[in-house]
Amino acid sequence: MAVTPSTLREDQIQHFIEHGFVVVPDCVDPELARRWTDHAYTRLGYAPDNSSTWAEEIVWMDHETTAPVAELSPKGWGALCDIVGGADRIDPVVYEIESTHFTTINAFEWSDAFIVNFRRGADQPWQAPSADLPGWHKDGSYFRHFLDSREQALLTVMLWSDVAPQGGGTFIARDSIPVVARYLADRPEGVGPGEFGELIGHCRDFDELTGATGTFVILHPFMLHASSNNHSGRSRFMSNPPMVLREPMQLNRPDPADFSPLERATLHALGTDSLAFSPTALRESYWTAQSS
Ligand SMILES: O=C(O)CCC(=O)C(=O)O
Repeated sequence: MAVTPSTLREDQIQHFIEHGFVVVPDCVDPELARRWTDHAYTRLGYAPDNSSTWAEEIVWMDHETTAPVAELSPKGWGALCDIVGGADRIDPVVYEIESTHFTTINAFEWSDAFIVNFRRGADQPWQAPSADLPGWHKDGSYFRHFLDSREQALLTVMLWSDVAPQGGGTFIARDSIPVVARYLADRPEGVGPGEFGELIGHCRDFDELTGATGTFVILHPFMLHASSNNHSGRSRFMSNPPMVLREPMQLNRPDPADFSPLERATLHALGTDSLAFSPTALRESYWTAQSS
């Protein structure tokens, strides 16, 4: 049974099901965000108030400090649990991984593994999000992707700094979820991690993720997205901790009350109430289970 939502309102859950994302404000203490982001400058050897020391335009950092999501952000944790159908559906195993900026994945923790967009593309004219820009992708370089995959069950974006328009906020293709869902439904043999970018050619509805420090955006894992240019003169700090499920999504549950909002959103994208999906190839994951 998917648990009764604890944190999100019914209209927020419905928005996730229909549009594939939900924005949850005030999910981290701004003072803690300031401490962690200040320390990130120290870790990088950059001076916060001297942009000439910012050697890289955009940096993917590994974590130094971690904390249980439930303690750091009870609201963020509650919202995550609401979308996946309860904490019991989240995988407690910690995985070691080499192919991303994370060295470990732990769905129960958040960290200071920031992606810092200092001034990406600031020397070029502003370009609004469109299919003509490079870099569109689906997250999850560490597994073979199936329609029901559990390894990157949500794309999440946590804003650790205020992000204004044209300030480096992640670009999203709002209408990409049905495109990716259909692509995966038609390929039960699975799809390699790098094969989604060209699907952006089917998308027309683009946006950028902006908001105040502490804004947490929970997105369907099929949302194509890309880094953007930052013309604001202010560093953009975000993190994108993956959500990992214990089991693959189940898209044909006998009792519809058992569907999670995530499963419902996937079915909505395919225009159906239920789908019997079985992979026809091995579920390959390129990570190592460390502990639980
Ligand atoms: O920099 C961003 O806004 C997005 C980064 C991203 O999509 C990624 O690292 O997968």
